[in-house]
Amino acid sequence: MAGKTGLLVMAYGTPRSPEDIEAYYTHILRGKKPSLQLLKNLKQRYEMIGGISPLATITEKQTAALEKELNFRLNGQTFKAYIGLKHINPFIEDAVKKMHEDGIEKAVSVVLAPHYSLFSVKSYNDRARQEAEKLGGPLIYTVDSWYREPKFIDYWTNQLKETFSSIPSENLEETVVIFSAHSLPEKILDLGDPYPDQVQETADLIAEQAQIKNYAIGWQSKGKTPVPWLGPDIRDLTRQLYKQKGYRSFVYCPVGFVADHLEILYDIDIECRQVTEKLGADFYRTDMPNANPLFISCLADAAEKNLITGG
Ligand code: FEC
Repeated sequence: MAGKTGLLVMAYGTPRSPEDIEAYYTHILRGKKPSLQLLKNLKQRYEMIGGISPLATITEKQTAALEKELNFRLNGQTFKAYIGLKHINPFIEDAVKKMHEDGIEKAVSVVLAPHYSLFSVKSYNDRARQEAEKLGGPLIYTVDSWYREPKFIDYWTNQLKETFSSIPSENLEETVVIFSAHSLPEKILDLGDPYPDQVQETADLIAEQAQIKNYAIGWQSKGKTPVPWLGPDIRDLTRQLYKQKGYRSFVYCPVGFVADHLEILYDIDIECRQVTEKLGADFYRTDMPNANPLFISCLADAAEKNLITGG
């Protein structure tokens, strides 16, 4: 396979069957088994979204579409895609090893998460680089963040415009958009992690382009540990905006994620909807990027630029 360029697509990963949940959760907890209570709770959440998450299939579709797009765009270079997952097989290391075995000498990698954090993108990229160094190749050009890609902003702008077109005009003044991303331990603030600022910038860029006046940023899906996590949590924020600002329609726009998965289908579609129902407010959520062509084109832009500038 010499001569081909590797395309390493890294993503969070999800259990492919209920039997995989315990090992997956143990990996997320860095090898420590979850308590029976935590495990039961996670299994219940997967059951509530249909047994397993659609994430595995979506990651495959996104990867295939990105490989196709790059092969179409870059005449003279042939890309071969490899999926490397953070918490389940094929792990990031497995994918790098496969590239090495296939004789791939140069690769570009993209993490399917738009914002850089020491806790997320850095750890994906470090794992890929370390494995490649251990094996003596391939050379990997990593993309650190791509949240400012114009097509990423366009994607969410289009989604918001579409969602707003379904809101009765008399309700628009009392409508607010909640932009959200995964919460992380508050200690990232002391470490100078750019993550919260990047999420803020994403929200500002989208709001400006979509001409959204009323918006706020919330954090979701925080871990089940007692350390302080970035807040406000999106459910508390919803109640607060309802009571203090009088908003009556809530549009959830999870810009920190790129697919339909547990954090969207449960944490927003079930939990946030329950909060709005209890308040008597209206619930809306923008569609996720999944394998939308504009989104795939955004990822291809990021990968292409990175190959040109040399990572
Ligand atoms: O199966 C699915 O559909 C859900 C996949 C899934 C995605 C995802 C994205 C992110 N996480 C991030 C950080 C953390 C931190 C902890 C944590 C815990 C979990 C648990 C599950 C889980 N995460 Fe996840 N996350 C997904 C799934 N995540 C399941 C364990 C149960 C729970 O807490 O709900 C806390 C670990 C700890 O306690 O020490 C931190 C970040 C992202 C977005 C960036 C990325 O995709 O890498 C950050 C998808």
